[in-house]
Amino acid sequence: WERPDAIPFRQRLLVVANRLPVSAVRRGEESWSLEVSAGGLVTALLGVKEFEARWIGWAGVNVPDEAGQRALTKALAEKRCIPVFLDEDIVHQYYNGYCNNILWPLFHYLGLPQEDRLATTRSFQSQFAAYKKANQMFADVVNQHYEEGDVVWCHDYHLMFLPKCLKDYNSKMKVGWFLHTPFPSSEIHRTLPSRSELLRAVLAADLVGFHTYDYARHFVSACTRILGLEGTPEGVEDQGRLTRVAAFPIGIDSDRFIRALEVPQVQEHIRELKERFAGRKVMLGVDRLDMIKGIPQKILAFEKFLEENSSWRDKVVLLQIAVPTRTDVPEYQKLTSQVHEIVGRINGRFGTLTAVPIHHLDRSLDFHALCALYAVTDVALVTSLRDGMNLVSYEFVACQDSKKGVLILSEFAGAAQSLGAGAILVNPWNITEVAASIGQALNMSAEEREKRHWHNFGHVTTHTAQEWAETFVSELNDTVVEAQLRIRQ
Ligand code: ADQ
Repeated sequence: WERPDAIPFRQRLLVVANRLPVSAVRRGEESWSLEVSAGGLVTALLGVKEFEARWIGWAGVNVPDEAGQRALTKALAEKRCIPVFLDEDIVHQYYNGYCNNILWPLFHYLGLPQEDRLATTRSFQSQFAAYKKANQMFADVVNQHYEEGDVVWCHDYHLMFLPKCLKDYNSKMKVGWFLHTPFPSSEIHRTLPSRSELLRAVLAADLVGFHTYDYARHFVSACTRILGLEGTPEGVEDQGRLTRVAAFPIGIDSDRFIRALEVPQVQEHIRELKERFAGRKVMLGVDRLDMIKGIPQKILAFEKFLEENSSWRDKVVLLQIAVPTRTDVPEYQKLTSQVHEIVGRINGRFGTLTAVPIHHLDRSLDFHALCALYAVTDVALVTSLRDGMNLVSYEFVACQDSKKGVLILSEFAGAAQSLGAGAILVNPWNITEVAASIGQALNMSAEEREKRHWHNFGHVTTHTAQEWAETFVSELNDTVVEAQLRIRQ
């Protein structure tokens, strides 16, 4: 017999991110179909059993009419999702403009293309105004649904202004903010015209989290150098109020990948792939087709390897799976053509009538197909020019139980700090070095591969997505309690 009051209390967690984890398609005036997209954040939070999570975000569609908004809100409620409705102009200025054209390249140390630079400089103020307005719209929705005791967890560079908007509503709200990208050196952040306002807005949160200790350190030094505040081992202090700043490296739901390898459909895929590439070593790249992922650099390094190692030419194949993103942006269209051009040239140069060295697919793969590919891979190549963490490297490691394949990993990905001892670390800009690492990986002894694999596998299976989410939220709860105690003293 269990008394009703013994039923465990589950704290409500309001997860606020730019996009909801569902895609909505309008079927009629008041009817919508929804498809849940199982990204890393969704699986991370599904695994957190102590909290009752609700999502707040943009549904990715423009819904100008009230009837449509009502119907979508109702449909989303069944998935524990709450929409923020943004009109086309705001999306253009806030999302395409300030978020993707300014913050994204800046945080990844990429300059804007020359022709865009002046245009962006001119439209900067209006885009920043739209950014603040959009963040305020998110805050309005959070505030409508907030209940005392809830934890509010804001995600990513789209919502840097949100902690301030929320605390303006209610200074007692427990607010955490986590950045999924790198936070750049303060020298880079200083170039942003809205540098101070953004930092102050983030500091309104109780807890600020990053993937690595380096990003946290960069953030603290931006606050000390730009705002003149005091950095402490716990975070940043402003007139007696502490904002706790710390590293919370994300992980994956490793069990989900390990279990998938037992699924008959995946085993069938694995058999087909092994047959298809029999007699050749398989190298793999899986990325969103984004400037930051260093895809051209990776392919050029592979070309150099083939150039210098003629005996490997018909014994190795590179499979590059690249999901197109932001396809309406000219820079991304240029990147796609550039990659196609390089792949075509190399296949023309080293291909034969029966085989080509590179298979490049511009598309997303379903979960099972992806797991099968990871499982048959001998060498995974991650050459990000900058990357907050990079979950592909974790997913590859989780699926390598039988192969014990080698991971070549960019030193500029956050994952280099956790998987560095097991991977071969490279500077992706140095294609001679990457080409040499491909040779090292392909020729590595079974003992060494095994040793490196176990190091990485141990990390990936212990530092999971669930552990990441639980640690962040419990740290946020503790931070708020400690702050209250400090005030009482
Ligand atoms: P992303 O830049 O999207 O994430 P990443 O961490 O590698 O980068 O995650 C990509 C996800 O998309 C992986 O789960 C991968 O399986 C999937 N994916 C990629 N290409 C795919 C394809 N062709 N088909 C199917 N699935 C594909 C941002 C930051 C990262 C940070 C994460 C999480 O840029 O640095 O690690 O958030 O915080």
